[in-house]
Amino acid sequence: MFSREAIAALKAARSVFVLTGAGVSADSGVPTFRGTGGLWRNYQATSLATPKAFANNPKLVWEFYSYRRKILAPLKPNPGHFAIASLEERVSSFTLATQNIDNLHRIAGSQNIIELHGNIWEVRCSSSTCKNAAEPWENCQVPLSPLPPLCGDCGGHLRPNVVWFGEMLNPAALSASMRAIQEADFFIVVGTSALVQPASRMPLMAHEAGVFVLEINPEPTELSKIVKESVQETSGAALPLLVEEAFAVQ
Ligand code: BJW
Repeated sequence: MFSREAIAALKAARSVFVLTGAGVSADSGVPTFRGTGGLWRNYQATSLATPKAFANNPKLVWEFYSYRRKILAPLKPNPGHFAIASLEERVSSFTLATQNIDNLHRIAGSQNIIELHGNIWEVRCSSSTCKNAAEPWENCQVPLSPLPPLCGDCGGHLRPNVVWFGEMLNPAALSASMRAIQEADFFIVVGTSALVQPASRMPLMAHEAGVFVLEINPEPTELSKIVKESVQETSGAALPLLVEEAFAVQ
């Protein structure tokens, strides 16, 4: 499945960077966004995942994320998540940047995680002037009315701590990713259509800097013809094999 060159490069790597997208959680039963059965095929992204949508109809957007949490709650990490966690234990420097908001990498045991698009299991105040930090979603489950619940300090609507279209990513998350990419000598991009910026630029930056970029995705993407190696396979099947072949882990 993988070339000898890829396995040798991963074995020799001192610093590995992994970028994941919705496809990594697909094997756990989490719907992707753009593929068959994808969320954005059934819901209008612009009417749900933008600051404007929340300003226009905060209750609808809150309910959409409540529905998503209900889908996610019983789901478990899959072999792809576990292989990424296992890879982290085997290389001296490792960074995982995920576009996923589902927390499954953390549950699988990954440690050095950058959540580029936030975490659905956290909420924060939507007011730009409120100083309250994000807090666990469980803390605001009590009031069923009003929806969305209100911030205890400023009275603003609470919102999921995720990044919507047109919003800036957390600058600390972005700069930590950039630093890690500059250090990396092996880059794995897995389970993402690579259509959403700025995450989609990360593998290209690494490729342009001469880093070995390995893509894993059952479907071809914009990256497939550019990067050093593209393997058309699911992450749940390919990632455990990759770690096994590079580090002889069963
Ligand atoms: C498998 C598999 C298996 C299946 N194994 N693989 C015009 C107007 C406004 C903004 C823009 C604009 N033009 C550009 C922009 C910027 C915008 C953007 O990039 N838009 C593009 C769509 C054009 N980006 C932003 O707005 C970002 N902010 C930003 O850039 O700030 C600066 C700026 C601001 C304003 C204007 C311009 C610049 C923020 C992006 C935030 C994205 N948020 C979401 C929602 C999060 C919350 C939620 O979940 O509701 O994040 S959108 C959605 O897409 C989600 C994902 O993280 C993200 C990426 O999707 P991903 O992970 O790639 O999933 P899919 O479904 O696309 O692909 C799945 C892949 O898996 C497929 O390839 C399958 O083949 C594969 N697969 N099974 C492995 N078993």
